[in-house]
Amino acid sequence: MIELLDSVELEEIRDDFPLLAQRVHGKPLIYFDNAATSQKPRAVIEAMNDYYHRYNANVHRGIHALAERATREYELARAKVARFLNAETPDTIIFTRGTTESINLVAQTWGRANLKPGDEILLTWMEHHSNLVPWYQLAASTGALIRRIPLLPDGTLDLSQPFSERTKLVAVTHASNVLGTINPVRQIADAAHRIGAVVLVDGAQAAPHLAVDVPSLGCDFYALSGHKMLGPTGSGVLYGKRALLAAMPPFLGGGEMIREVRADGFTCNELPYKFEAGTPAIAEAIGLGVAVDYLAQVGLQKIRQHEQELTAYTLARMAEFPEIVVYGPADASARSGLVAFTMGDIHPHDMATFLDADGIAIRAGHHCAQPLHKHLGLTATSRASFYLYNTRSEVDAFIEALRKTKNFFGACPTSRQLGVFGTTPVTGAQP
Ligand code: 7TS
Repeated sequence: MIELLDSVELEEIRDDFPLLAQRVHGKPLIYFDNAATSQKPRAVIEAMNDYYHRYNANVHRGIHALAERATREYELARAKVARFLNAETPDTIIFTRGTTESINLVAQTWGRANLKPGDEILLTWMEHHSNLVPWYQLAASTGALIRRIPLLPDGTLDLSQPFSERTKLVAVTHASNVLGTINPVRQIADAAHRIGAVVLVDGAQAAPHLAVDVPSLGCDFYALSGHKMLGPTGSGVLYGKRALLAAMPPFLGGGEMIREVRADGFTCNELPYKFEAGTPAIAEAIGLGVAVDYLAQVGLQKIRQHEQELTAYTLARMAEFPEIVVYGPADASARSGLVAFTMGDIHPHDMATFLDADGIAIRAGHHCAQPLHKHLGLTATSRASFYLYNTRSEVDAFIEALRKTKNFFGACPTSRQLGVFGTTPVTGAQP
């Protein structure tokens, strides 16, 4: 049965987010920049406040009541995240500062230990810089090569070509932050495992919006950012299969990640502490634990359904404009809750500035996916990205603001005549 958020639930959810109730430039705020970062419910803000008001102490070291409570809450947050992802055990959950740090951790530890000259790292054209640059750095230091899975005109991956025998690692986003494409991670993981490659999934744009079950996805590593899923900035997670994490060398060196330090060396602590050097972001981890509780309580199926409805509605309303090109799959069920677009030759920065004047927050630019934009023959797009607290009437206001912007600029189709709605104009560039 499809479950939808009803209007009462939606109102209650909105009431949980104090920031949403404000006016910007005299207009009610419409926050459509959730792919950059989400807003935080009161429960998350209060949990962090409570930590600093009542039990601020370091974790895993003090033998006093505050330290014990801080440690308990920190580890409880880890257990909540493990349950949220259906991970094997809490010790397969490493707290990081976010997706970027999680991916760098794998590149610098598993990558350096396992890749040699001529090995291939398989990426896609739709990766965020966070899932590109760490691999470029690793390739430069190990002699490994970068390859990419080609992109089909509809914004999905072309998985028809067999993976190369030399592929040792596949690093792919679960959901694209520009095209919205939800990638078939299970299929990719199965194909990768058949040739003995390891699979890292960038879950920054998926974990906030889809029910993620890491055993069913079949991936080896899964990276996410707490701040995109109602949690605080500076909170993030790397999930890894236990055997892989156990065999990996540590990332950063310092306190907490060691079992013993001698005059001539050290031995590593057990999982997950081996990868959590120094004092961690304690309040942030606790906040993330409350954020995943919040998401689980509303229900990821309902959130997904709500965002899919908003996306389908937005796509349908955008089709009223012949000048608009939407990038990525035409069908809302194949994409996450975001829509990147261009309107004729109006520059996305002008678009974002005009929408901001109406209190509407979107993002414009390359969204840290420059190779993708180049591949599409673009330098920038505008992007509206939704979350559980957004509404259809906000989409209506957004569409009216698009109309105003168009009327001001008198937008006309671009010289490339890309006015085909729902089609990704993959031009020229080859993988
Ligand atoms: N991967 C993807 C797919 C992302 O969308 C982002 C952030 C990251 C990784 C990096 O996450 P971080 O929390 O470590 O910074 N994406 C965006 C965006 O689309 N707009 O602002 C940030």
